[in-house]
Amino acid sequence: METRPPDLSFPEPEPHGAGAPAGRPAGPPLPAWAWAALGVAVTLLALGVAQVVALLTGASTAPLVAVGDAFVDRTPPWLKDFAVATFGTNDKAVLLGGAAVVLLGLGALAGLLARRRAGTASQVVLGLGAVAALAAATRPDAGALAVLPSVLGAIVGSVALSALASRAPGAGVSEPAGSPPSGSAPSGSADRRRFLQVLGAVGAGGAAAVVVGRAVSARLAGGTASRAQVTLPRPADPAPALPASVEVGVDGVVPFRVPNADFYRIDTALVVPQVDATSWTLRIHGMVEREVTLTYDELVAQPLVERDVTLMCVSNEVGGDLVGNARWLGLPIKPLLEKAGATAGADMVLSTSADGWTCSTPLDVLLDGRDALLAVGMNGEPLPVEHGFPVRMVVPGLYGFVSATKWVVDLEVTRFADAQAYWTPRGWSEKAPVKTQSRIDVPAAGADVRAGTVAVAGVAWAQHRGIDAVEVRVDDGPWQPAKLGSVPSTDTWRQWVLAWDATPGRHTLAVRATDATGTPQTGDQAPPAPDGATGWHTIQVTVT
Ligand SMILES: Nc1nc2c(c(=O)[nH]1)N[C@H]1C(S)=C(S)[C@@H](COP(=O)(O)O)O[C@H]1N2
Ligand SMILES: [Mo]
Repeated sequence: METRPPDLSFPEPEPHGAGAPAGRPAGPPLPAWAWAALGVAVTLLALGVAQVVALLTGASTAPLVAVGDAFVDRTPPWLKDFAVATFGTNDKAVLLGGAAVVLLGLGALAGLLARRRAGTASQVVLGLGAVAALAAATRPDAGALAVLPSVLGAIVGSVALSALASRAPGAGVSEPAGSPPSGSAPSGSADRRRFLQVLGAVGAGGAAAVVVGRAVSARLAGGTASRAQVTLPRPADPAPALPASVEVGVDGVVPFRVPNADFYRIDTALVVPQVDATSWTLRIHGMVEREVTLTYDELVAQPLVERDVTLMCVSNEVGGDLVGNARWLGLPIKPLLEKAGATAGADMVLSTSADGWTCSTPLDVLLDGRDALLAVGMNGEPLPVEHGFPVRMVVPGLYGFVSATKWVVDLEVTRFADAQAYWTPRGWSEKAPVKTQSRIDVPAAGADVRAGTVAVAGVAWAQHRGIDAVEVRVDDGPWQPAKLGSVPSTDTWRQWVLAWDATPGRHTLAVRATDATGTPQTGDQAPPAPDGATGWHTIQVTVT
């Protein structure tokens, strides 16, 4: 017996005339699901064409990326917070995947519409392309050709939709209501099978073009290729060798220096900005005596310093892992700003990335002598592309969103009263020094442990103030001082460990740190927005 997909067809439309228009294929009409499949196939084709065109215009001009980026910029703070909390650093993949599902759904609807109104359906495809083109054209880093992928993709998609719709078996014919399904007619089912094969080929071709196009553009990407050519100079002022005692020696505690591949990544860019070091320049302007511009070669020709600095995201929940410590190599920002000469009244540096993201950093922080860097190296390698190649800012003591601009290309000396950074109108603070925080890494929350001596250990941080004490509380007992790992400066996190005499039962462990100004970490719970979460990291364990 021949198995066929379920026929979900709606009642047939009223005939427009007698019989099939001349030249229209005869045969049994396609069921609704096949029309939806036609829409999906055409959408994949459009996306494939767009992805190939984006090889010329840049990966961020591909329609889903452009729409996704525009969406990210319009995301309310609570939703961004939710996305980071729920999907962590996979939030981008989730967003792109979600956008693809929505678009393919719209494509399926356009296909269903094409069954009756092929002309209108083609216009819907063009309309979707226009929306994507608008999104691409209004990106801060959009070039003149940014609309091309969406426009050409939509044109090919709409032409393909009309062409396929007019060739669909049974298009334009209708059957008398109540007539038995005629798909079993031998010639009709062969026509349909052939048509569905064409749809499959169109859809698969489009999908393949998307996959191959993305892979090729990643390979050709300017930043990735350029990074492979870069060799970093040796630091004029190297970081001190780290004593073994920076590690408390407990398995499961985050390493003092986090390898690049494990380092958390947070930014608004759906595709990583690709910046070629050989064409990179930094412009320092605004309220300055004289503008300064700097090329990459000029930057790395100067004496570079190397420092261990802990970077931290304001979106980190208490106990979260959007924090990491690395060894950065870079050029101090202070002398550059002094060369430019800030004029009276300036109190902020607005830094801008190659993709148009902006960040406000207090001028006095950049000039107070801390190791604020234009970093080119991370843990002994050129900056990874996703961490800001070729140059990013690193400023000890401030959350990343007000200090750590990746792919930085522009520093404008200005005033908080005159300029706003990306996150400011989205409800985040314009200034945000890091709050003292501590985290229990072992035992893991909810773990089962053996009675006896148990190492409770983790990290604490209060960058640029430093950590003076960490204490652990078991249930309602007293706060017990933990042993601290050593640190090279006040700018890094600090490991800690407490030997706990664990007795059988369920226990609650809490941790708090005290910074080097003597201020203990508050137990008041606050969410990440607008300027960083507070509260004590508290976990439950079962001792047997
Ligand atoms: N260009 C650019 N730089 C950026 C951001 C961004 O969205 N775009 N995000 C900032 C935030 S919120 C943080 S926490 C740090 C994270 O740096 P990392 O991804 O290297 O860990 O980068 C900062 N620099
Ligand atoms: Mo962040």
